[in-house]
Parts: sequence; structure tokens; C-alpha cells
Amino acid sequence: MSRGFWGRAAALAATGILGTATAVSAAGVGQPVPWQMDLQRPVTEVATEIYNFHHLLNWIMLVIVLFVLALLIAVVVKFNETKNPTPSRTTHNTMLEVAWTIVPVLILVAIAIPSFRVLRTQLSDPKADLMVKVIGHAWYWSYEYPQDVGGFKFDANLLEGDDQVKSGQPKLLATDNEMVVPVNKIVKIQVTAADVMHSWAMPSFGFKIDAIPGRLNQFWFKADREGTYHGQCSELCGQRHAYMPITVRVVSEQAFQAWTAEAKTKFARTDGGAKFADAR
Ligand SMILES: [Cu+2]
Repeated sequence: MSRGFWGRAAALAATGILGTATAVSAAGVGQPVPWQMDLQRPVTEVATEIYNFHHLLNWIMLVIVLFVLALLIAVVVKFNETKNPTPSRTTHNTMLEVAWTIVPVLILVAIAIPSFRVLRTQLSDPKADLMVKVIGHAWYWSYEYPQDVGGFKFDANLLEGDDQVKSGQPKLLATDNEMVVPVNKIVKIQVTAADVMHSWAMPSFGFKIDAIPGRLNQFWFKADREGTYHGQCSELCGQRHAYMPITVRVVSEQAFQAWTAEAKTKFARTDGGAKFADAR
């Protein structure tokens, strides 16, 4: 039996609210799913911290909204003209004023602590096991792997038409060549652009990073789950901005070795290895 629109919407809203109770609910893994209410399942430490922080904020907001709503209802019911014909002329209440200054400060402090924790993780900059250079082009991404894993580069274009249908990959999110990285390894990406500004964004990894011509941005991730993850360019970069998706395949160490061995022969060699900025 199919539920109507409102039934479905209500069920999803309930899932969304209840979903906040569990650390990780069953939203899309590596890609969005129809009627998704939650964030995509986080697969890195940074993404997990962002996810938990997001849910903590939702709970705090829910409590505040319900509290203010209760106050409003109390005002409407108890202090309307009929019930309360001669209103109080009180203008000051020191205790109340102290309380409504201190309580929000405490709430902000409580929010600041996990917020700074997320920042600390994001900016921790651990030693890289693998460096990959990511270059945004109008309108596709290209990837360069350093000499120690074979020294090659390739483009990743949108998988369209029959190719997309045959691949079984999601529409507008899959690419012909994928960025492949090993699981549980610290991968650092150095991101730049060849023409206009782009942004390399991967929801399951919990970050997006601007790709800016003439500049090198850097970020790291350590995916703790094998799988295929999809993202999109997130900087409005022109006519085909919506058609330059990002696909990352996280595989086992052995599968990664096998892939690099094949990639070395399949893709263009980089002479002397891709040029990487000094990174630890
Ligand atoms: Cu772009």
C-alpha cells in the first residue's frame, strides 16, 4: 500500500527527528537517496564530528524552539485581555534579566566546545600516506598521482547517456575515471584550478575545498569504509558547473596496488612525477 505525500512526509520528518538520536542513521552512503532527510553517512573522522555536531545543534534548537513556543502559548492563554484585564506594569526583574543573559551565554559556550573540536580535527594536518593533486577545469576534474605510486595523471569526465545507464552509477554524479584511494590511509589532496574557480566537495568526507587558479589548497581525509563516494563541484564555475561531478573509490590496500599498476600503463605518465608542493 502506498502512503500519500503527507503520510510519507510525516514519516520522514519523524525519521529525521528520531534519526538525531542515533549517531549514524541509514541515509545515503556515498550518494544522496530519494527523500533523504539526513546528511550522507560520514566515513571520515572530520565528517563524523561534523555530523554529530550538526545533530547536537538540532537538539539544542529543538529545545529552544519548544521553550519559546511554550512561552508564547502561555502568553496567549493566560495573559489575554479577557483573562488578564489589568496588565502588570513591571518593567524590570533583575533575576530574570541575569538569567536570560547567562543562560544563552552558557548555551553558546556549550556549542563552542564541540565546534572548536571539529576545527582542531580539520586543521590537524597529519602526515600523508598518499598525496593526490586535484585540478579543476571547465568542466571536469583531473588527478595527478605522484611518482612513488607510479606517476600518472588522468581526467575524470561526467559519465553520460548510455555509459551512465550501463554503469549502474547515479545520474550526474559519476565519472568515467575515478579517483582511487586506499582505505584507512591518510590521503592529502592538493587542489588548484586551471581556468576559473571550482570547489572539490565530498559530503561523505565532510569537506569542500576551493580550487583556485594560481593557488594551492590542501586538505586531508582518511576514509574508514570502502566504497564509492560521489561529490560535485561546489563553486559556481560556468555553464557546465552542474556536470563536473567527483567520484572517489575507496578500496583495500591490495586493490589500490592493483589499480596503480594498471593506471600506470593506462594513463599518461607524468615526467619526473607530478609536482607537489612541500608537504609533510
Ligand atoms: Cu566547477
